[in-house]
Amino acid sequence: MNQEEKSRRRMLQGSMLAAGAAVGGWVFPALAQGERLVPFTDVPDTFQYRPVQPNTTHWQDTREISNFITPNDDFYLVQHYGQPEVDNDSWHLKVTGMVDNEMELSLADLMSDETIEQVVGFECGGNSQRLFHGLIGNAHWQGVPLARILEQADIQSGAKEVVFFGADTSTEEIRGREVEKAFARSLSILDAMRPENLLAFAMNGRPLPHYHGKPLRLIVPGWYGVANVKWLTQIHVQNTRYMGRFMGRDYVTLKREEVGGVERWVENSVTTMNLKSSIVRVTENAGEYKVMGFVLNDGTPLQSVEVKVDDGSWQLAELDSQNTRYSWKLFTFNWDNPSPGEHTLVSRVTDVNGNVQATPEELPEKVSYWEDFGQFPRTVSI
Ligand SMILES: Nc1nc2c(c(=O)[nH]1)N[C@H]1C(S)=C(S)[C@@H](COP(=O)(O)O)O[C@H]1N2
Ligand SMILES: [Mo]
Repeated sequence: MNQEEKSRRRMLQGSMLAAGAAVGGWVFPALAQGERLVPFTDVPDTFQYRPVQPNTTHWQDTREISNFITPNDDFYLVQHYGQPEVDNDSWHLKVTGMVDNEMELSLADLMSDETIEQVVGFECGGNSQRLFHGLIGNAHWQGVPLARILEQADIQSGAKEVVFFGADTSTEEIRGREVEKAFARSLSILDAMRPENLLAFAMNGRPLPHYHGKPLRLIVPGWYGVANVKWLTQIHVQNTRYMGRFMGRDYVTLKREEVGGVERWVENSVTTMNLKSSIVRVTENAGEYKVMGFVLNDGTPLQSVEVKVDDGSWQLAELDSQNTRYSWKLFTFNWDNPSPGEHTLVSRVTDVNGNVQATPEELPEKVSYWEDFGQFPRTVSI
């Protein structure tokens, strides 16, 4: 093992301890002593979460979310072209296109420089009530700032976009022709240069797991999961818009909007996360009822989260002290003396700019299922 390898191992071990201490261990008991899950009556008996398996989608059973950090094996999985095998030792990241210094970096090159760490939570742009929002997770990421790599490459004037290519490819039929395409997403230069963007090689203190995009993935805090390209192999700077499937055709929301006073159907690529909250868990302990949920958004600080029981008034929930700007934001609400029987619970979040999570009926008419962020009523039986 050379010096670089050694210092890298030390660093990983160090951050593993730090992250482990912060979250209090890796395996979480689903319930505290004496605590019981109050059953939701809106979850069908047939509902199952899908465990981690090769080349499959995995979603969490959100009723089990009892801790701030999602363990690596619980964190949801989505990959459209399967999970490619990547050899960390021969792997390289290419930086190409409209830059003065094209680069080819090994993992050791990337890890030898100063790293940053951040808790970032995100969900798939296709997450919804159907899966009780299980395509979600919140983890501690470690890596190098994307902006530093782009500065080293030195972007030329006239460049417009940075494209991120994964190692995973598939055959796509486009206009009757079969072509081999890699998973890719792009960011404008302005979005790419945000100081919080991360090229992550560690997740919760462990080397980035295979399924989550080893050895390196992009993390764009505040954006839907689709932006966080896994198995990253190439960063390309260009002066045109990247129009691949996951920018131009898929993960495209179609909704009714006013465009300068004219009503139109408008498409947008799925980018920053909409302001959203949902209740995921209700517990009872010695007659005390606790309602728990999460908030995701683009990182705008929150004003409040409120919970409404049946036709009652909105009541303030308490935000978890561990919440950070780009983490998911957990909240709890102490539900005093619920009466026996069926109840409807719903949450809504408000940010400091006064944006309030609306009901689905209040939101603009939408055709595609992407970006589902209206209020989500849940029903429980006491
Ligand atoms: N290379 C690659 N990166 C990818 C994808 C993919 O199919 N290939 N899927 C994206 C989508 S749609 C989501 S929601 C997130 C999921 O990240 P996770 O599986 O680590 O939770 O990865 C994104 N990054
Ligand atoms: Mo996704």
